[in-house]
Amino acid sequence: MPNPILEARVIITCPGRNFVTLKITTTDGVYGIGDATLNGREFAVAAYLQEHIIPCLIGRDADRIEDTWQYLYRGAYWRRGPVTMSAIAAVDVALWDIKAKRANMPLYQLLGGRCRESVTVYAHANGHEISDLLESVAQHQELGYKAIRVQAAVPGVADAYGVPHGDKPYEPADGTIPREEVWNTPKYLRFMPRLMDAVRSKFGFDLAILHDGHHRMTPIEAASLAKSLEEFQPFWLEDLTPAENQDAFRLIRQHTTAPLAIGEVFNSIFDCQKLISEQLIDYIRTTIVHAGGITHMRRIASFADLYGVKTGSHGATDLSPICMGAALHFDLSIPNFGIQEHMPHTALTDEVFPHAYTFANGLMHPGEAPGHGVDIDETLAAKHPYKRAYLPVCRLEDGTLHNW
Ligand code: KDG
Ligand code: MG
Repeated sequence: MPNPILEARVIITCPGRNFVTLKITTTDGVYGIGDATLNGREFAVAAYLQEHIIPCLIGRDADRIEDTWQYLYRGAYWRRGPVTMSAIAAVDVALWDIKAKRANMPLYQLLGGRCRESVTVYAHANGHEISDLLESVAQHQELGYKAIRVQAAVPGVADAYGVPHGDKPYEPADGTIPREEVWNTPKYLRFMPRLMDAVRSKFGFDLAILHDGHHRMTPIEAASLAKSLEEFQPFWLEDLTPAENQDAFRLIRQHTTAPLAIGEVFNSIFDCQKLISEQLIDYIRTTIVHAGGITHMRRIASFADLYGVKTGSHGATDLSPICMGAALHFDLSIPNFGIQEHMPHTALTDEVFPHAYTFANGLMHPGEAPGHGVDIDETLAAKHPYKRAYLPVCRLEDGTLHNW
């Protein structure tokens, strides 16, 4: 029996930061929701959905998830890109939500059932000084995290990535026009071994330590950083250099055995085809919302599994709780799961998006609610309208525009 789509709507809300949600309802009254948030470019995806996708969805059979994915991807003629793939992801996740609700199953069961008991997540620790960072690591350990990302301000550098401004929790999208940050790579390269040494000296080698370079190095600088940190046995080094040129990673790989992770800005399997098939990385960090939804993420994970590459999905707070819920079902159900990023949302965001997923002891579980287990309180969402916010841009000390 077909299950026609009756209605689809875009909901934009800002409970502290902006989120875009697609809600699809079928003629039998079941609805599903998908995250469509693209930080700093929210209305591009909203318009793509509203003007170009929703008119084609009405009357389509909600059960035909793969066919709808192909229809939106191949059918547009114009392929890939973060806007297109986030819009497709929102449809895809909403349709998986509907299918699992109709089957009266948590989504991970429809995806083949669980491959593990729960999902290991990593937290963010940061500090203005190494001493604050060590305190932050200790606090996260007390919360039960077994894997922690470490970032700290670099002496003599105005703006390191991942360090909060003042006492507020870290949230980079805070300017009504992009804030400009100033960066110095040589100082960072000299500082990082000191930071890693301090963390290992205090916490030993059992704690998994991660670090994000946020695309700021050239390939040879990245190779030099990875080589200098190898003795501290990082769990992974993330986004050391941009990967529009996937071959850049070959150079890094030639110099180090430190595990490498990348992928949060990727939106297609073709962005990581060479990185995976030539075993130039160890973790692929694509996200449900930016890489075409559950359907495309399963394709990327299956491909990665052939080459011993594990997943490590992006999970920053600019991905809505819907993305987090969907990611946890995906993480539980695939064989080559590596780790999941976890940045807790604010209490208000959690109120707008009530969810079945839980955290305890460094582990998360998507819960047993039918569907992906995340909902949206539309009345509350409407009380928090969109506020324009941009990610920062980054410049070198001489004014050259750099990668943020
Ligand atoms: O919107 C950009 C953030 O999602 C990104 O800066 C976070 O690098 C990030 C991470 O690893 O969480
Ligand atoms: Mg990152």
